[in-house]
Formats: sequence, structure tokens, C-alpha cells
Amino acid sequence: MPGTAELVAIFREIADLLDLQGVRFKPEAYRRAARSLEAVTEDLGQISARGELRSIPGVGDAIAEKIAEYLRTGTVPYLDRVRGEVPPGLLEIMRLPGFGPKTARRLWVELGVEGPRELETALAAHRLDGLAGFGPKKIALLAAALARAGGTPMRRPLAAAWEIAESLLAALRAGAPVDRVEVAGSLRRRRETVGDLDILATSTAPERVFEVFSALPQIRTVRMRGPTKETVELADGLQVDLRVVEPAAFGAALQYFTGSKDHNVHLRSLARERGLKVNEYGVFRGEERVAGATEAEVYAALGLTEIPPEIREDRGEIEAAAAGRLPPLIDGPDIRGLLHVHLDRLGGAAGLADAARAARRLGWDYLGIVVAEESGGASVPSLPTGGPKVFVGVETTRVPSGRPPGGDYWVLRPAEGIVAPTATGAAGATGPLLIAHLPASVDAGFEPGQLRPWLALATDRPIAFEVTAGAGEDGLDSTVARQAVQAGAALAVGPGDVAATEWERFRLAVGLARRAGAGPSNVLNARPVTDLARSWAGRRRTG
Ligand code: DGT
Ligand code: CA
Ligand code: CA
Repeated sequence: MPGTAELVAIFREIADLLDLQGVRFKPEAYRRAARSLEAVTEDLGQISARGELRSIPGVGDAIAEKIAEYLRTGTVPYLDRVRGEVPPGLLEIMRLPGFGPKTARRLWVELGVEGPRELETALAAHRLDGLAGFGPKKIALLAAALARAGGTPMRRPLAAAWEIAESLLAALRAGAPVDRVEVAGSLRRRRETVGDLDILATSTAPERVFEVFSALPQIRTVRMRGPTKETVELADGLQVDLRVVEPAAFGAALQYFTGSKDHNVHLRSLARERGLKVNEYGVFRGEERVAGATEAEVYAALGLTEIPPEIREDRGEIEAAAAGRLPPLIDGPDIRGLLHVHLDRLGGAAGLADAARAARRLGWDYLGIVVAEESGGASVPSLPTGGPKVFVGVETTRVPSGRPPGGDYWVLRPAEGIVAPTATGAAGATGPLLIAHLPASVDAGFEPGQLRPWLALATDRPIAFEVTAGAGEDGLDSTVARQAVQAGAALAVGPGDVAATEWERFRLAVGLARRAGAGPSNVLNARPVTDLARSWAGRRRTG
């Protein structure tokens, strides 16, 4: 449905523009609506005529009104209004690799930079030097990204790519004659940024699969179609490769197209040493295929235990697998709860019941509800017995001392641009500390040495570093997280600052923690509720 595709693009742009204005929560509501619309196969005009737009998930009154407006007039005037409030060039800056809305917004607010050309001038005049959070490396990366802009197509943040892929997989499963469909490539490895999507399917009718795929509302152009492969471009320019393979080769194809390239090159040389050949069709001894249906089979044929996709980067994982010494990695079911749920994001105490239900659905035992220091933990009601246990996190912007007032633990949210901890001054640090929202991303210029002062906080108190689905802009990327794990610090994984309906995204953060080599023992919210309650007991009000 071309109309739907345009509306989806409009809602995504509104979300980006609101992000640039520093508006909280609303951008996510528009993205959620955009995602639901992508899954709608019926004509929106008919749904609207029945007065049922609000039955689309994520579509409330305000968004339903905008859809109706669009159907009537072909435009959404609200888009023009928010466009009018933000210089258009900021969107371009925001979409440079490694730089999201926060960085673009700071350049705008603090330096008055309104587009790529002004950014170029500001860089040349060294006006970024000395700006908090803009080290020499970050500035160099920004300059390089700017120089490349317009050339190579940009890479998407993991969460955005995942969202798109999920909608494509769901549409294929629902509408195409496929048996298996899986995503491969960098997305399956949970790389922080994704260049293009790689999807694999098995089917007895590949032509029909490609027909259904090409007709999806998300797809703008078909670039190439062959007997087993189709390449398309989505409305926003993202490329997707869809391949249909035979079931006997599915494991080999999944392995091959998951990569990484370096990992595959190393595997092929290992195979050669054993007199074998490995490609996307299987592992072969001469003409005979000795493995191919599953990945486990492919790795076993090469004398290896199965290597998790997230660590297939040729950084020692093949040697470890050969020696049977792959470390255990954290997995989704290991997670026992969340530790960073903002009360105001839930819509206050009233939303707590919904959050509790969402937590139960995910099998979690506890929720760490986070409130601002000024408001105090006393405002967090407890839940009825049988629901998840509520811990209270008290959010602060500087390294706190003393115990969190009315809470169980501190949540440190460094003020924007702060990359090294600043203390409140008073000595006597106590109270466990969750270090959240730290934009520690190598792509954005965060250097390994910059983690040291944060790690040093652990001499006074238990600390954990947050890893979210928005890695890079929000939380540690997997490279920095790996450094934290190797230094013995704990991670805390979570979906990021999103509504309870989006909590499934915690799985992306789990993927990043896996890339970081974290096992269950390295993750704070993999610990059982009794453990946390015991170690935090006496640190808060009783009762
Ligand atoms: P991306 O798309 O840039 O985020 O990264 P990938 O890893 O998804 O790369 P992509 O889409 O070019 O290819 C998917 C996988 O297919 C890649 O990880 C490994 C495999 N592959 C593609 N081309 C080659 C190649 O020339 N040699 C080898 N060994 N593997 C390849
Ligand atoms: Ca790819
Ligand atoms: Ca590809």
C-alpha cells in the first residue's frame, strides 16, 4: 500500500524531529505507530471508514486523527509544524554514522550549528574543541563521517534495523509460502550498526515468495531478482537481500550469510587443513556433502562446538571452540527483571499495574522503578503479592554519596556530554550504583581509557554498567562493555527508555552483552530476586 508507506515515513520523520527537539516519550509513540502500520495489510481508508483506526496497536486518539487527516488530504500538517521548529540540516547531521539525535541537538543548542555545511565551518574553526564530551577522536570521527556523507549509504542503528527486519519476517511468515525464515548478516550478530539486511528462507515456491515480498508496503524498488535471490530497497533506502535455499543447505547458508567475513575466512582455512571445503551449500569432502542442514552440523564437521552468532568476529572464538573452551554467554531466559524503568515513562503509579503484567508475561521477578532524586522513593507504591517485586532506584546526575533516600540503589545518569564521573563532593560513597545512559561508543569516539574512572567507582561500592538496545547513544557499546566485563564489572541489560509494550527489545541488549562475552554471572539483572533483596537489604526504608 503506497499510501501506508508514505504515512509510515511521515511518522518516522516526526519522531526524528521530536527527538531533535529533546521531547521525551512522544517520538517512541510515533515509531510504534509506524511499526504497527507496516503490519497492516488492509486498506487504511476502509479501516477508517469503519471508525476502527484506534484498533491498530499503538494508535491512540492523536495519531488516529493524523491518519484520518492524511487519508482526507494527503498530508499531515503536524509534520510541517514540527519541521518548522527544527532546521532541516539537523536531520542530516543526526543521520551521520555514530551520531544520533542527542549529539545533533547539542551541536544545535550549544553551537548554533544547523546543518552539515555549518558543521564543516565549525569544525574548521575548532569551535567543537573543548565542548564537554567531544574529545579529539570524536571530533575526527565526526569530520570523517561528514566527509563521507552523500557517498556511502549510511548504516542503521541495530534497534532500527531489527524493527524493520521483524516486520518483514512477520509479513513473510504470514503471507508467503515459506517453511523457515531467519535473519542473517550483521543483524543476527547484533552488531551495533547494520549496513543491509540479509534474510534466508526455505520454500518449495521461491518465485511466489519473491512476488509476495516485492508487494509488501515497506518496499520501494526491486533492484534485482534471480531464481534464488532478490535484492530490494525500502522506502528509506535500506537494502534487503532475500535468499531462498534448499532445506539440506539451510544451516550452511545461515552460517555463511551470518558472517562475519573474517570469521568465514578463518573457517575456510581451517576446513582446508582438514581436507574439506566449506561454502554456502555445505561442508564437502570431495563431491560428498558431509554437513549443511544445521549450523551445529557445519561447525561439528570442522571439529568445532557451535559458535554463537554474536561472537563470530574472528577474535579468538574459533580457537576457543576448537579447544572446547567457549565461555557460557548470557541468554534471554537468564534475565530475571529490569532495573531501569522510569516511573514517569509508565505514566506514573497508574501504569505500574500494566508494567507488572508485562513483566510477568516475560517471566520476570522484579522491576527496578526509577524516580528522580527530588521526588524520593516514597512515591513508588508496592505491588500486590504475586506480582514482581519492586525495587526503587533513585536517579542522580553526579556520583552520589550516602544512601539513596527512600530507595534501594542509585541510578547515575551523567548530565549530557559528561564522559567522566563527577562527584557530589561528600565522601563516604555507599549504596549500589547503576551507571545508566552513558553514551560509551567507540564509533562516536569513546576511547578505552575513558572507562577507567568509571571502573574506579567500584572500589567504594558495587557498580553495574547499563547496556541497552540503543547501544552507542544510550549505554555502552559491546566493545566498551567487553572492557567492563574483563575488568570484572557487572552489566545490567534492558530495553532502553521505551514503553512496557516494547520491552521485548531487552533481547537486543542481551545480544550486545553476548558480543561483550558476558555470562550470566556478569549480569546484575540475571541474579535472582532473593540475591538482590539480600544484598540491598538495610540500604532502604524497611517495609
Ligand atoms: P553489513 O551488512 O555491512 O552490516 O555486514 P554483514 O556482515 O551483514 O555483511 P554483508 O551483508 O555484506 O554479507 C553478509 C554475510 O555474507 C557476511 O557477514 C559474510 C557473508 N559474505 C558476503 N560476502 C562475502 C565474501 O565475499 N566472502 C565471504 N567469506 N563471506 C561473504
Ligand atoms: Ca548485511
Ligand atoms: Ca547483504
